[in-house]
Amino acid sequence: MNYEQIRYESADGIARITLNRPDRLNSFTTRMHGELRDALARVADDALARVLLLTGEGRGFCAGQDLADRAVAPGDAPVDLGASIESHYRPLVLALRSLPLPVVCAVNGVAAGAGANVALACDLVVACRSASFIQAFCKIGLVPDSGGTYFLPRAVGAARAMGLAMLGERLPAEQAAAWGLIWKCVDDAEFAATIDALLAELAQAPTAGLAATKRAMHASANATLEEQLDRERDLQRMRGQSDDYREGVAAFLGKRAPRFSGR
Ligand code: T3D
Repeated sequence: MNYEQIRYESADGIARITLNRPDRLNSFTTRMHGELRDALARVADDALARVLLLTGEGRGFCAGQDLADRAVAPGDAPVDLGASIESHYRPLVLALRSLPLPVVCAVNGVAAGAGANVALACDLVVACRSASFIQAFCKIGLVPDSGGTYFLPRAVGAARAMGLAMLGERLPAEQAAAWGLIWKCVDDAEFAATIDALLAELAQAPTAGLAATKRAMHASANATLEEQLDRERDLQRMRGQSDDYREGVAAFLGKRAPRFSGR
């Protein structure tokens, strides 16, 4: 597929997807969704990919749905936004969550509407200090989608989630990190180097072990302690038979750096 609204690269174990409509703050179009689906399928099929980066080009990360694509005005016939969620946003969030490798979201600027929640669907969210998160849906009469009503209360608690969703205020990256909504906020001057170092580290990590960790963490949201203990036992049983476990233990005992294969 020929990409016009994203960029996709994969090298040295690092796959990178960059949303690329900077003049529209990388807002989602039907075309962009199609390209994202295609690129995420390539990552899933790429046996050499050990980490995925999702970021945006220009001064914004993503301003959610391109509202120019909607072009609805009072009195116009209603549009079926449920169909858009079903065909585009739901599969996008589930694809990011189910990839068997860590997904880093580098939030390089404002993340609004579905843009904010797609970022929250990633595993490690790092934002530059000038970035912000806006649950913009309430400003146009919509509800938070793309997992917003799932991620927000779990990450920041019901009171803050409700405030963010009902007021649509800009949440600065620093506050988002302080509230535990994201992993880290870093100074703009250090942002690129921080992301590069994180990607380099994850590209050498025991990938299948991280994928199992991701599965267990996601499952915990709706599980009992007993179910999680069972899940941890089963995953640990599998990991105990892996190349990377053997390598990790041998490296520790040999007082050397491990060389993980990702398996
Ligand atoms: O429809 C469905 O399929 C259902 C699913 C919906 C999911 C959603 O995401 S709904 C929420 C949609 N998003 C928004 O409501 C956010 C709209 N944007 C904003 O509120 C602001 O742009 C921001 C707060 C994000 C950033 O503000 P600011 O002042 O930094 O930038 P700006 O000047 O507003 O935007 C720069 C340009 O991008 C501007 O175009 P111009 O004037 O330079 O020609 C602006 O119109 C354009 N832009 C920004 N966001 C969108 C957009 N164009 C289309 N759609 C956008 N979402």
